[in-house]
Amino acid sequence: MFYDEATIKIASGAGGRGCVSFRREIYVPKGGPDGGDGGRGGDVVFIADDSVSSLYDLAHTPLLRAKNGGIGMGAKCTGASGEDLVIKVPPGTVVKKAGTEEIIADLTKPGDSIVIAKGGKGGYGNKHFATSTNQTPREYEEGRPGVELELYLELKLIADVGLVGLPNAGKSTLLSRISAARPRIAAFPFTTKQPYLGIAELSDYRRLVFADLPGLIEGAHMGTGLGIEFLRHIERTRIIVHLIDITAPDTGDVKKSYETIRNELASYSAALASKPEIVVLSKGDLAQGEARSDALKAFGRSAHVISAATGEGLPELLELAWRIFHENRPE
Ligand SMILES: Nc1nc2c(ncn2[C@@H]2O[C@H](COP(=O)(O)OP(=O)(O)OP(=O)(O)O)[C@@H](O)[C@H]2O)c(=O)[nH]1
Ligand SMILES: [Mg+2]
Repeated sequence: MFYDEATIKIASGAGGRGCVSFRREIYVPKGGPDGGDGGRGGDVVFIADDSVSSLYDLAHTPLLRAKNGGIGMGAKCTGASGEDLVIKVPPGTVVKKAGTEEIIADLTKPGDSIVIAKGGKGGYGNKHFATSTNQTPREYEEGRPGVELELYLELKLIADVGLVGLPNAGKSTLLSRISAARPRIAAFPFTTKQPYLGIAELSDYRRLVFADLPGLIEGAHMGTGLGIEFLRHIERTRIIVHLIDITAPDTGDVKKSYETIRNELASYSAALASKPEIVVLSKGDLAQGEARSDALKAFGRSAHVISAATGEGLPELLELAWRIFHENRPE
């Protein structure tokens, strides 16, 4: 199951208690204090890892705790450090304090990591408390408590290009033609229920990461169909490829299909609606000759025609995406 949200509680480990002990050795009549310090509590660390693709597991683990530090021991021995708890999250995970908009971390690249909660320090053993007037201190410290936090995790996938369109427009078919991704494809709406990433390889080792999203329909921003929730996954893409079925079976008209999706994108966010967009008429094999020129005329502006069935227009689409992607480098 794919989850792109999770609310979890985490807790770092408490420090261990310091020790009260005195040196006892043969021929050393009055040994001084030698109680060691408690060990530190384990940290809670988040790391972005490619082997994780969803927040599903975390969403089902309500509390995650790092280990406490060990208590101090005699002979000035420090207690064992509590083991850190390392939590793997998918690249693209944004960590917020639950109930706030405060972003604690944004782990975009595999290997990005952050200590979310530091373990508590161990308490001092009695060896620290000897003074000139008190050579046999019985004082010690408790370890410091760990930190407890409630976190809201949100996954916003990292891709270069986002595929949007009505259901059945052919988004998943296109992704499967240009990459090794194998999303489900079928002749009914809402076949795709979660986002998919696929890497398109161009010549000379150039690559673009495409995100295929569930289809949008009119009213998606009000929750109709699968809603617009999934659009969070193209918030970070630099460009959008907007697919319209050239036969426009649902709306009767490619222009209407186009506007339906544009309205939904704008309802989600102005930033998303202002991303550079490549308009693609898909299933070109179903509209040759006159049918095609009629569709283009009805649309009234330029569009790139492809067919995932025959391969028509695909290399050109990738080159176009590459060019627009690079022309729109962030500052
Ligand atoms: N003739 C033809 N059919 C196509 C082409 N591309 C996709 N189709 C068909 O259109 C239907 C829908 O394709 P999908 O790729 O599942 O469409 P989608 O946009 O991912 O749909 P959702 O996931 O429901 O949003 C399938 O039956 C495909 O076989 C094409 O280039 N030519
Ligand atoms: Mg699909």
